Amino acid sequence: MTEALLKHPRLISLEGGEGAGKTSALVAIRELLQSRGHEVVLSREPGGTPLAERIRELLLSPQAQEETLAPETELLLMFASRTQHVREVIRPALQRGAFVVSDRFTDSSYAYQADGRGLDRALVEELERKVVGLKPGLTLLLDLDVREGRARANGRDLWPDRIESEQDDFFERVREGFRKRAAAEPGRFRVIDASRSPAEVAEAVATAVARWLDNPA
Ligand code: Z5A
Repeated sequence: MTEALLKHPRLISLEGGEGAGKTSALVAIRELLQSRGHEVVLSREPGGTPLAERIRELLLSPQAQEETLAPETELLLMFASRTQHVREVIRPALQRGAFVVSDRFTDSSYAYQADGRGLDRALVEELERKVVGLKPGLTLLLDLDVREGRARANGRDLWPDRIESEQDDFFERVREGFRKRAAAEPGRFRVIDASRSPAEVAEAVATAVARWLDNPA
């Protein structure tokens, strides 16, 4: 088991609420990094490996409502998925010199499971240190009004997943949690106003990544 938390300069994460536009942002980051000659691995959480994708299904399937998933179970499944993702995908890619861009990482567990569900932050910190051992060098927070994000996602999803079915006050706590984390770690986070058009958001993200590459914190 690892104990130290290494901030890795080639691990980039995207965070934010639903409908924030992470999909286009990921593509913009990949294009920028590839234009500079880097190998890029795009991934996501929960998920990112075959086993972790199965854990994702357990976590997000509305069927899980047949038996209420305890908040602690939700947290542990997020970390089970992350552990596989880190061991099978992220560490090998970083070791061969690639950039990894992950659609969500451990900041989501702080925001959703600690701030949203009310679980003890110290438990998240311990899992992060002991089983993950890595944090991103750069995290882009796509910040968006909760109702606007939900309206965007509703336009796409016929059936909301288990977590998307939560009430607005849950997502307000999640948003506030992300914003507090960004304020506490300004060297790692860049907050992007995600209320603009997809093209504008993607451009803002690419600009933030380019600046960071030219002048890492
Ligand atoms: N979760 C957790 O609780 N704890 C953890 O540790 C982790 C995750 C890792 C799954 O994540 C859930 O897991 C998530 C957090 C939780 N639950 N929620 N809610 P996910 O990333 O797969 O789910 P998501 O955040 O809900 O994804 P999303 O809604 O797909 O968000 P997005 O990727 O940012 O959005 P998008 O796919 O780019 O766009 C969504 C729609 O909005 C689509 O129709 C677009 O055309 C539209 N869109 C996007 N951008 C715009 C703009 N700028 N204007 C207008 N319309 C737009």
